[in-house]
Amino acid sequence: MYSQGLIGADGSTNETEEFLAAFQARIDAEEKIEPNDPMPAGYRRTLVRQIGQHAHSEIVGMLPEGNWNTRAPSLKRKAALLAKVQDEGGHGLYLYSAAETLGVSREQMTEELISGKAKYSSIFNYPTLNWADMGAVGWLVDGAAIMNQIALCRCSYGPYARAMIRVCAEESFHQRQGYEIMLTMCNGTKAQKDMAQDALNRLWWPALMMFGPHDGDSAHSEQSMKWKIKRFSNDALRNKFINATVPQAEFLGLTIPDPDLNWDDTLNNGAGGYVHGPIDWDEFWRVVNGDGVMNRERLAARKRAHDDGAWVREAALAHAEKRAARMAAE
Ligand code: FAQ
Repeated sequence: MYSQGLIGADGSTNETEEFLAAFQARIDAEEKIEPNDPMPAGYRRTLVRQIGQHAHSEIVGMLPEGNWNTRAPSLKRKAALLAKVQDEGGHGLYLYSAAETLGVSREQMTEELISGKAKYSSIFNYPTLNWADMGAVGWLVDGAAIMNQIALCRCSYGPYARAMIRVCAEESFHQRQGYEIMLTMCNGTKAQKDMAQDALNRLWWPALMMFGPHDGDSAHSEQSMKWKIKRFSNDALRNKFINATVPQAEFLGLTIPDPDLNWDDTLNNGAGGYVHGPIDWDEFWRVVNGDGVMNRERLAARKRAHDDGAWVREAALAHAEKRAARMAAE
């Protein structure tokens, strides 16, 4: 059994029906899959892809808010924003570590990010233009991330699920600090409230796009749900997010920029739910494929940071080699 789940040089696998059925039975029994367990090559590949993209999103996701650290309006705001941005960096590191348990190296993943080969969340290719955007990012982007990640705490792959528990606790603080910025601005001057509305207008649709394409167009959802990597479909999570967020906007006195948004009593077994207007999928795919407003700048910033850090990696390697040589000589 342990020799299965391997991929040959030609991309073929040696997985038998019995192996796949035994693996699915473990998943159906809600057992956690751990790094040294046998697993189908497709399961491993899906996790490396998703966890890698997720890690890159956290790292690139530091940029839109990091941009405002030097311009926060008070010491208290600066301390909270700085802590939040550092948390996102930490999430990236947990996630790279979780992906490494599947046999891919962090260097390899970083290389794929800065060469433009690996994807990261579309949301981080939008600019953050004013201070209200710091509120809207925390409220909407972290809010959407939590909605997605709470479900990932029950992902079938142990290291990913465990990393998500701590990440979700931290994202919840981020969401609250963002909402509190929105609340302060909405209770401020008319100009401040207008800034808050403007931030919501620009970030609402990109936040809905974070959940990925509609279920019928989602290439990976069906298999990922069968393997219990994903517990809910893209549309199900997007709808949950809308249902939770619309009352929060109402409390702020802000208007969701969707004239077609409608309450439907018949949804969710009679509990009701919102139906949203059409999402601009052309814009989504353009951004995912590298042609959003900020794609080039985000990748250039990551590459610059990687190049600037080369001397640290070289020094750490030289130190490790010297230490190993000394220990070998003793
Ligand atoms: N952006 O078949 P599906 C955060 C790609 S963390 C870019 O539906 P899947 C924290 C998808 O990868 C935010 N690409 O794919 C924070 C696939 O491409 P591929 C990130 C997207 O994987 C807050 C193709 O489209 N969170 O925000 C997007 O089943 C504030 C087909 O799509 C995660 O990564 C998109 N929005 O479902 C940080 C959570 N949507 O690989 C800083 C984990 C789809 O075939 C500041 N990931 N694509 O070339 C997931 O749950 C899933 O991967 C989905 C996509 C739901 C994102």
